[in-house]
Amino acid sequence: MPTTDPLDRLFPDHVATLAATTDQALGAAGFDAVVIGAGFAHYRFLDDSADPFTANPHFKAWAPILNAPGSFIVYVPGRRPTLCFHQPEDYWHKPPASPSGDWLKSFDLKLLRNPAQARAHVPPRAAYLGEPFAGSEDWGFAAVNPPALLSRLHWARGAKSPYELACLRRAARSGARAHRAALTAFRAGASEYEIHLAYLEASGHTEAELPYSNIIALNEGAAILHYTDLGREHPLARRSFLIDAGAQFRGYACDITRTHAAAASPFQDLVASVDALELRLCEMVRPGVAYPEIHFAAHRFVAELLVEHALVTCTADAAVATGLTSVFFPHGVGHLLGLQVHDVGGHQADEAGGSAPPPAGHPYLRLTRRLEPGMVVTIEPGVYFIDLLLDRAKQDGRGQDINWDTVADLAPYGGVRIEDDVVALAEGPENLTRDAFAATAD
Ligand SMILES: [Mn+2]
Repeated sequence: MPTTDPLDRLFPDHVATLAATTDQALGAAGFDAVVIGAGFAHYRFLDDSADPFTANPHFKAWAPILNAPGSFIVYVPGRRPTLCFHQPEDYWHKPPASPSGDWLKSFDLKLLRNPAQARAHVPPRAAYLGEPFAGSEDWGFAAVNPPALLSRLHWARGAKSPYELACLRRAARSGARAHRAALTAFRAGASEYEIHLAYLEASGHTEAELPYSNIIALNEGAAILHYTDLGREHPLARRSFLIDAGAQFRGYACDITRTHAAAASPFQDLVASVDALELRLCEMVRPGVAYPEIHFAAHRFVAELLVEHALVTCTADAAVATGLTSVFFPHGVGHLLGLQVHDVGGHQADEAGGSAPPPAGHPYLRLTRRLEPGMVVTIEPGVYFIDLLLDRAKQDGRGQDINWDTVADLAPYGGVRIEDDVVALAEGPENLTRDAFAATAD
């Protein structure tokens, strides 16, 4: 449970911003109030143990409470929000501690012994945002998760308040510290699983507190984009190490990927080139830039890299034109980041919710919006040796421009991804990840 912290000084302004956004959204959507549920515990099929609880991100946006299922925020424009905090009488489990800290001064606090007690606080003509629950039809909600309200709140969550940026900086530092510990473990010969344990310890997180499952891959495993096996074995040959792992602070995530070579090698040169390429892309994170432009730039830069490293025999222009770059770089260049690792609203055309789908040929691009001041995005180009995609390229003719000897030399290393979290600011990009690594250097 968070306690008093210097960044709580930023919290009243955060709540004021959120209230103003919510006032506008409620007005546009035709509601007089909103009730936001934290969510509920979920029990496994035929079992009496629950899955780890994940709070509704709209609830987390208001209050830094991650562990109190059955709680609600009630907000009526012009009034202080009410935090209905569920603290059951329970001798089997430890009930969540009563909230404390300066941030709490922004709320009226009501303690609930059971979630149904929140019903007495539901205002007239209120929309409910959150996980649907049995019996809610008797609570008098005007609507449950109305899209007109949700889309406006999702849109607004793209740009972060100063409080949110401060939380994201803290998360980045935890992540950077843990990435250092993971690299030390790799250098010492640890297995993927042991690297994972070193990461957890250094981050101070339990596995359930991680914002997403750690991707920790040795050698060929780095070619699997979402590899989460955590192998227990110690491979005799240790060529490469890719780690995509995050951390969180008050519910705000970092999302960091690094790739390391075990020794000087052409693969290490490739890692250095992807790192340099990634920094060029990070420089593009500025208000007014359409995010797909950064994705297209990534393909141009990857094409140049493929030529430079003799992975293709055609020109860089040809590698882009034929889609050859997508064989080696088959995912989007990044996404919005915040209360969710893949934050919502990336494909919205506007605040009313119209759709802005990814461009043709780039189905995995998760963000198509124009960057605004305070937006936080990841920049995560990669170059991989993925059998499935290489085989397809062989079959569809793109393979004729691939230098298969170089591919064979590098495939045992899996692939490279470098990922930073970057804030779009008028004065220039703020690279949360690089700053965090610099601040946590020994
Ligand atoms: Mn990411």
